[in-house]
Amino acid sequence: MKDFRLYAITGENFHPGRDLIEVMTEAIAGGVDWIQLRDKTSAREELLRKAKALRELTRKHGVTFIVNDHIDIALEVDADGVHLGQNDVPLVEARKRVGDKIIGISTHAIGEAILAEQQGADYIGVGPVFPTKTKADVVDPVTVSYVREVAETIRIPFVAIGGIKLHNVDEVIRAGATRICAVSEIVGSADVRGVCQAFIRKLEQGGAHL
Ligand code: 3NM
Repeated sequence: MKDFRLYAITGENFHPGRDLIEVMTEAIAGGVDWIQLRDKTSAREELLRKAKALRELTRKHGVTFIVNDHIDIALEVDADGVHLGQNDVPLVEARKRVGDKIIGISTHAIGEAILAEQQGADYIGVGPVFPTKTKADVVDPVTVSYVREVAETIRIPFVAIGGIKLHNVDEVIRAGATRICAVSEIVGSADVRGVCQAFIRKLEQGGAHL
């Protein structure tokens, strides 16, 4: 697994007039090193079309490509891995299906983080750090204290997520995060490349080097 600092999730609320591939091309130019297709509304055929297009783009640029929820689509397009929530397919089951592909698990409490590590997750999501409108069924913010707890307890890579913006990311980095994930701050921006570059600068200032 290639390590990362900045992980972009596709979201659906792009800046007016922008499309998925245009936005993600700019994000890669700005320094994003992992991309996740997360789309809760498209029908399977549309999802597959997006997954194929993102697989082509990410492969061209050496960017890791993860598919949220849909193990079958991840396998069909040969994505690098899948990301699963607490209520999706159990990790042990997912491992049987994806073999040595990357499996990421969303966690919202230290018990979930420890269990994911024990069961062989390759990385975990840690959030939502701050309030977010992007995830509908999200739990209350876990705050930076959960980021700190994970940084002190968990050995597999973790990525902080949820309401992370340029104006609050320093706080997350100070709590011990060396990888961050943002949706609305990246895809909703008129300057996707500039936002990504600014996130990378802040991560580097915090000591996150690959
Ligand atoms: N997962 P934004 S929070 C997709 O806590 C997702 O597991 C979360 O979007 C979690 O950067 C979240 O726009 C939404 O707040 C992140």
